[in-house]
Amino acid sequence: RLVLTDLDGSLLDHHSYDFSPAAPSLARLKELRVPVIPVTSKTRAELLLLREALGLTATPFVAENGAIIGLPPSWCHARLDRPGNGGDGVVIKHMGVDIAFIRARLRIWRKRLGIKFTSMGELSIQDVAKLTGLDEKDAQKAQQREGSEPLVWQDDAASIDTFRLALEGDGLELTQGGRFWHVMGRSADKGCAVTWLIKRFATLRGCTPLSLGLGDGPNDITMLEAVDQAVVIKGMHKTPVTPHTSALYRTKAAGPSGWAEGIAYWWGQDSRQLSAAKQ
Ligand code: 2M8
Ligand code: MG
Repeated sequence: RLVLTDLDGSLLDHHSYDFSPAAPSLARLKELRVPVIPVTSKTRAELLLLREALGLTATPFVAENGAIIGLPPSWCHARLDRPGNGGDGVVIKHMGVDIAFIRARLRIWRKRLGIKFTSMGELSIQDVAKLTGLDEKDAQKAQQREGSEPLVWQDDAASIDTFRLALEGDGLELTQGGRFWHVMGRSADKGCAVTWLIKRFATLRGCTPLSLGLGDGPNDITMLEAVDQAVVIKGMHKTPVTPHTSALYRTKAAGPSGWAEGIAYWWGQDSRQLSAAKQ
């Protein structure tokens, strides 16, 4: 089995970034050796310490909305991966397009369409800290983008669709997180990354895992459509989060409490039930 999870607003509280209400549930999954894979908008730099704090250093991770995949040694393939390019034996896969290309196209479309937005690379560290509630050290890590750019949209809602069409012509995709809009390569969203990881699991282990995905935002929809069992965590999104899947549970609680509720809904409250969950 596999758990694939969004962080902000899902495993982590939207405001405080705390995960303690989900800690017992996380610990049980670890005991049962079920890999819990973060699938997040955060950068590789932000994930470095966070994965340690969450006890998730031995599992893969997906950063920047799907643009980056990190594989620990146990998930590497002898012939397909160049070992250790991410430090600690972690192999980094770049699934999308380079940040320099994204930023160049954003500047061009802003001028041509006459639209208003500010991209994360244009914000000061202090502004990022103020907008996100992160401290300045973490805000600086959030700015170290490799394959996706968050934007503060400062134009009317109707112009979003024109902007999306313009980006599509460049092979780019636009999605919405908790606070920002995010731009990344079209084959580099959360759903593509999750499908890729499930395939990798099957190649290495010789069987397809039962996959459970959890997320709270529009940027999680592609991931929730790529897993067997989906959980939409109660959030503050005005746009409804509606993945097309029949195996969907919506939590009553928000953030990490909703996370534990979602795991319990599909796989039972205690470890005995968890290990008996259908394979
Ligand atoms: C951004 O991502 C979240 C994801 O929902 C958002 O759009 O609100 C990213 O910049 C990420 O790197 C950062 O850690 C996060 C902080 O809230 O915001
Ligand atoms: Mg989220």
